[in-house]
Amino acid sequence: MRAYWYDNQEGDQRLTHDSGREVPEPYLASLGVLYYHCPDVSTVDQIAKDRHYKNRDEITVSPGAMGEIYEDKVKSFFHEHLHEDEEIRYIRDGAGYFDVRSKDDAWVRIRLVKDDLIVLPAGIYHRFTTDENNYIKAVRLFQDEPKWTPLNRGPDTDVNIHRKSYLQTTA
Ligand code: KMT
Ligand code: NI
Repeated sequence: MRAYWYDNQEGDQRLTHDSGREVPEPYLASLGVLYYHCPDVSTVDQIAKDRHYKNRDEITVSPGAMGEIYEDKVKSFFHEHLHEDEEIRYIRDGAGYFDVRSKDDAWVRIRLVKDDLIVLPAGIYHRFTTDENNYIKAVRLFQDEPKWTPLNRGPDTDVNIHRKSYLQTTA
Protein backbone atom coordinates (compact mmCIF):
# COMPACT_ATOMS: atom_id res chain seq x y z
CA MET A 1 0.00 0.00 0.00
CA ARG A 2 1.09 3.48 -0.74
CA ALA A 3 -1.07 6.59 -0.34
CA TYR A 4 -0.42 9.98 -1.93
CA TRP A 5 -2.22 13.09 -3.10
CA TYR A 6 -3.62 12.71 -6.61
CA ASP A 7 -2.02 15.09 -9.09
CA ASN A 8 -5.27 16.17 -10.82
CA GLN A 9 -3.52 16.06 -14.20
CA GLU A 10 -5.27 15.09 -17.42
CA GLY A 11 -4.63 11.61 -18.72
CA ASP A 12 -5.89 8.08 -18.39
CA GLN A 13 -7.25 7.19 -14.94
CA ARG A 14 -4.89 4.17 -14.90
CA LEU A 15 -1.73 6.31 -14.92
CA THR A 16 -0.10 6.82 -11.53
CA HIS A 17 -1.24 10.44 -11.14
CA ASP A 18 1.43 10.76 -8.49
CA SER A 19 1.96 14.25 -7.06
CA GLY A 20 4.92 12.94 -5.04
CA ARG A 21 3.28 14.12 -1.82
CA GLU A 22 2.77 11.19 0.54
CA VAL A 23 -0.30 10.68 2.69
CA PRO A 24 0.56 9.01 6.02
CA GLU A 25 -1.48 6.08 7.30
CA PRO A 26 -2.75 8.00 10.38
CA TYR A 27 -4.34 10.54 8.03
CA LEU A 28 -6.12 7.70 6.22
CA ALA A 29 -7.30 6.44 9.61
CA SER A 30 -8.68 9.92 10.38
CA LEU A 31 -10.82 9.52 7.25
CA GLY A 32 -11.99 6.15 8.58
CA VAL A 33 -9.93 4.30 5.96
CA LEU A 34 -8.17 1.32 7.54
CA TYR A 35 -5.28 -0.61 6.05
CA TYR A 36 -4.06 -4.10 6.93
CA HIS A 37 -1.26 -6.15 5.41
CA CYS A 38 -2.57 -9.70 5.27
CA PRO A 39 -0.12 -12.26 3.88
CA ASP A 40 -2.25 -14.93 5.52
CA VAL A 41 -5.96 -15.41 4.86
CA SER A 42 -6.53 -16.28 8.54
CA THR A 43 -5.93 -12.58 9.34
CA VAL A 44 -8.67 -11.70 6.88
CA ASP A 45 -11.00 -14.24 8.45
CA GLN A 46 -10.39 -12.66 11.84
CA ILE A 47 -11.07 -9.13 10.56
CA ALA A 48 -14.24 -10.37 8.85
CA LYS A 49 -15.36 -12.06 12.07
CA ASP A 50 -14.63 -9.02 14.26
CA ARG A 51 -16.55 -6.73 11.89
CA HIS A 52 -19.46 -9.16 11.46
CA TYR A 53 -18.92 -9.91 7.79
CA LYS A 54 -20.83 -12.92 6.53
CA ASN A 55 -20.19 -13.00 2.79
CA ARG A 56 -17.40 -12.64 0.27
CA ASP A 57 -16.72 -13.21 -3.39
CA GLU A 58 -13.73 -12.92 -5.71
CA ILE A 59 -13.56 -10.70 -8.77
CA THR A 60 -10.96 -10.44 -11.51
CA VAL A 61 -10.96 -7.12 -13.31
CA SER A 62 -9.06 -7.60 -16.57
CA PRO A 63 -9.75 -7.80 -20.28
CA GLY A 64 -9.03 -11.53 -20.10
CA ALA A 65 -11.67 -12.14 -17.44
CA MET A 66 -14.24 -9.60 -18.62
CA GLY A 67 -13.80 -9.48 -22.36
CA GLU A 68 -15.29 -6.59 -24.28
CA ILE A 69 -17.09 -5.06 -21.26
CA TYR A 70 -13.75 -4.43 -19.51
CA GLU A 71 -13.29 -0.81 -20.62
CA ASP A 72 -16.87 0.11 -19.66
CA LYS A 73 -16.48 -1.59 -16.27
CA VAL A 74 -13.27 0.25 -15.54
CA LYS A 75 -14.93 3.55 -16.40
CA SER A 76 -17.95 2.79 -14.24
CA PHE A 77 -15.79 1.83 -11.21
CA PHE A 78 -14.18 5.27 -11.58
CA HIS A 79 -17.39 7.23 -11.12
CA GLU A 80 -17.27 8.94 -7.75
CA HIS A 81 -19.74 7.24 -5.41
CA LEU A 82 -20.53 6.15 -1.87
CA HIS A 83 -22.09 3.07 -0.30
CA GLU A 84 -24.45 2.77 2.63
CA ASP A 85 -22.30 -0.06 4.01
CA GLU A 86 -18.61 -0.44 4.73
CA GLU A 87 -16.57 -1.85 1.83
CA ILE A 88 -13.64 -4.25 2.33
CA ARG A 89 -11.33 -5.25 -0.49
CA TYR A 90 -8.50 -7.79 -0.17
CA ILE A 91 -6.10 -7.90 -3.08
CA ARG A 92 -4.93 -11.34 -4.18
CA ASP A 93 -3.02 -10.49 -7.36
CA GLY A 94 -2.25 -7.57 -9.66
CA ALA A 95 -2.73 -3.98 -8.52
CA GLY A 96 -5.15 -1.10 -8.51
CA TYR A 97 -6.03 2.27 -7.06
CA PHE A 98 -8.75 3.35 -4.70
CA ASP A 99 -9.15 7.13 -4.65
CA VAL A 100 -10.86 8.54 -1.56
CA ARG A 101 -11.93 12.09 -0.83
CA SER A 102 -10.06 13.95 1.90
CA LYS A 103 -11.78 16.21 4.43
CA ASP A 104 -11.15 19.11 2.04
CA ASP A 105 -12.56 17.16 -0.89
CA ALA A 106 -9.18 16.48 -2.53
CA TRP A 107 -8.35 13.02 -3.89
CA VAL A 108 -6.03 10.69 -2.01
CA ARG A 109 -4.83 7.86 -4.24
CA ILE A 110 -4.22 4.52 -2.51
CA ARG A 111 -2.22 1.97 -4.46
CA LEU A 112 -2.98 -1.61 -3.44
CA VAL A 113 -1.13 -4.78 -4.36
CA LYS A 114 -1.26 -8.44 -3.34
CA ASP A 115 -1.94 -9.03 0.38
CA ASP A 116 -3.22 -5.49 0.95
CA LEU A 117 -6.61 -5.16 2.62
CA ILE A 118 -8.55 -1.93 2.87
CA VAL A 119 -11.68 -0.93 4.76
CA LEU A 120 -13.61 2.00 3.32
CA PRO A 121 -16.23 3.38 5.70
CA ALA A 122 -19.88 3.76 4.70
CA GLY A 123 -20.53 7.24 3.32
CA ILE A 124 -17.02 8.08 2.07
CA TYR A 125 -16.82 9.30 -1.53
CA HIS A 126 -14.45 7.12 -3.52
CA ARG A 127 -13.68 5.50 -6.88
CA PHE A 128 -11.58 2.61 -8.17
CA THR A 129 -9.36 1.90 -11.15
CA THR A 130 -6.95 -0.72 -12.35
CA ASP A 131 -3.43 0.48 -13.19
CA GLU A 132 -1.60 0.36 -16.51
CA ASN A 133 -1.29 -3.43 -16.29
CA ASN A 134 -5.09 -3.80 -16.47
CA TYR A 135 -5.24 -6.66 -14.02
CA ILE A 136 -6.42 -7.08 -10.45
CA LYS A 137 -7.86 -10.00 -8.54
CA ALA A 138 -9.63 -9.06 -5.32
CA VAL A 139 -11.86 -10.53 -2.66
CA ARG A 140 -14.90 -8.35 -1.94
CA LEU A 141 -16.28 -8.78 1.55
CA PHE A 142 -19.73 -7.67 2.57
CA GLN A 143 -21.50 -7.62 5.88
CA ASP A 144 -24.85 -8.97 4.75
CA GLU A 145 -26.62 -9.34 1.48
CA PRO A 146 -24.62 -7.40 -1.09
CA LYS A 147 -25.82 -3.84 -0.35
CA TRP A 148 -22.93 -2.20 -2.15
CA THR A 149 -24.97 -0.44 -4.78
CA PRO A 150 -22.83 2.51 -5.81
CA LEU A 151 -24.66 5.78 -5.25
CA ASN A 152 -23.07 8.26 -7.61
CA ARG A 153 -22.23 11.60 -6.08
CA GLY A 154 -24.87 14.29 -6.47
CA PRO A 155 -27.36 16.42 -4.50
CA ASP A 156 -29.05 13.27 -3.14
CA THR A 157 -25.90 11.63 -1.80
CA ASP A 158 -24.77 14.88 -0.15
CA VAL A 159 -27.81 14.62 2.17
CA ASN A 160 -27.84 10.82 2.49
CA ILE A 161 -27.99 9.83 6.18
CA HIS A 162 -24.96 7.54 5.82
CA ARG A 163 -23.04 10.45 4.31
CA LYS A 164 -24.04 12.70 7.18
CA SER A 165 -23.06 10.13 9.83
CA TYR A 166 -19.74 9.64 8.06
CA LEU A 167 -19.00 13.37 8.08
CA GLN A 168 -19.65 13.45 11.83
CA THR A 169 -16.96 10.80 12.35
CA THR A 170 -14.33 12.90 10.54
CA ALA A 171 -15.25 16.29 12.02
C1 KMT B 1 -15.20 -1.36 -6.36
O1 KMT B 1 -15.54 -1.24 -5.19
O2 KMT B 1 -15.15 -0.41 -7.14
C2 KMT B 1 -14.86 -2.66 -6.83
O3 KMT B 1 -15.32 -3.60 -6.28
C3 KMT B 1 -13.96 -2.76 -7.98
C4 KMT B 1 -13.38 -4.10 -8.11
S1 KMT B 1 -12.58 -4.68 -6.65
C5 KMT B 1 -10.92 -4.19 -6.77
NI1 NI C 1 -17.32 1.52 -4.01
